[in-house]
Amino acid sequence: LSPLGELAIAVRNREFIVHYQPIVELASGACVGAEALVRWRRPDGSLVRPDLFIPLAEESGLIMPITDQVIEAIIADLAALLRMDRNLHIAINLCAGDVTSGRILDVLQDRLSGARIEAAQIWLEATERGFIDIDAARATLIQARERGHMVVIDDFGTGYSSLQYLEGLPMDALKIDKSFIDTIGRDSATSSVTPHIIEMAKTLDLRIVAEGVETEEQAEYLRERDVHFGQGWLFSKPLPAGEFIRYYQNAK
Ligand code: G
Ligand code: G
Ligand code: MN
Ligand code: NA
Repeated sequence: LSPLGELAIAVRNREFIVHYQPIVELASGACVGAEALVRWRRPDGSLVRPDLFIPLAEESGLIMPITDQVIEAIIADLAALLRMDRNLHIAINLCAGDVTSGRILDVLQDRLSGARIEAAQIWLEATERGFIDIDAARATLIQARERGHMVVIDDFGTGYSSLQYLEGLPMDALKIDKSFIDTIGRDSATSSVTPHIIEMAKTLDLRIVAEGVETEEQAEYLRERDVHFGQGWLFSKPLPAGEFIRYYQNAK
């Protein structure tokens, strides 16, 4: 069986589950949400990381039913918690196809209203990498914000995210790529870029999420510069749903 054939069977058998990586408000240390990270759970129980199947899923179109399964998993795992705490949010990764087609917004509206979850509780992370049709992407992101979602530009600072490119995009937050956070406290060519990335986000009046925070020194640096949110191993690795719920309840 080809890799694509295997992936198609996995979609049919609903083998996709979600782990949740906590997102922390840096000033208070409170957990305010989590990023949903898909995993393929094979019948033998092993977990396949997304970087090994998302590219094939995207080019074949199987990403659409996978994204639907991610949304359904979030609801099955966390609807009760999300109804109990309206300040809790979950961030979902969208690929270029999701963003250009816009179909995902109707899926979300349908599933969220059925589960009595507010659109504001779901943040949408989009990478500028591979927005093929920028006008269609812009239209989807505008509509997403109208419906109450927060729009986050993921992997900020890498690839094509020039200021000119970002200027026309509707967005609420930037997620600074781990490669920039890694340089904090190190003497490297990119470490001088990191403060400018932060300043740029502030100039655009956007919220900032720092990704890949691993040390207290990095967290302190980000706090000093009023970066709002942090995510990374310093706080927690991605967790299975039950463990995330426990983490969240203990962190409160
Ligand atoms: O922790 P981790 O290995 O889960 O994440 C690897 C990559 O996979 C990240 O770049 C992340 O953006 C991507 N990813 C994780 N979950 C999803 C998902 O549900 N949909 C899409 N399109 N990408 C995802
Ligand atoms: O969507 P995105 O590409 O941003 O996905 C985040 C990826 O980064 C996931 O693979 C996640 O497991 C990983 N990650 C999150 N926090 C850390 C961290 O502190 N250190 C490292 N090395 N990886 C992290
Ligand atoms: Mn992401
Ligand atoms: Na990222």
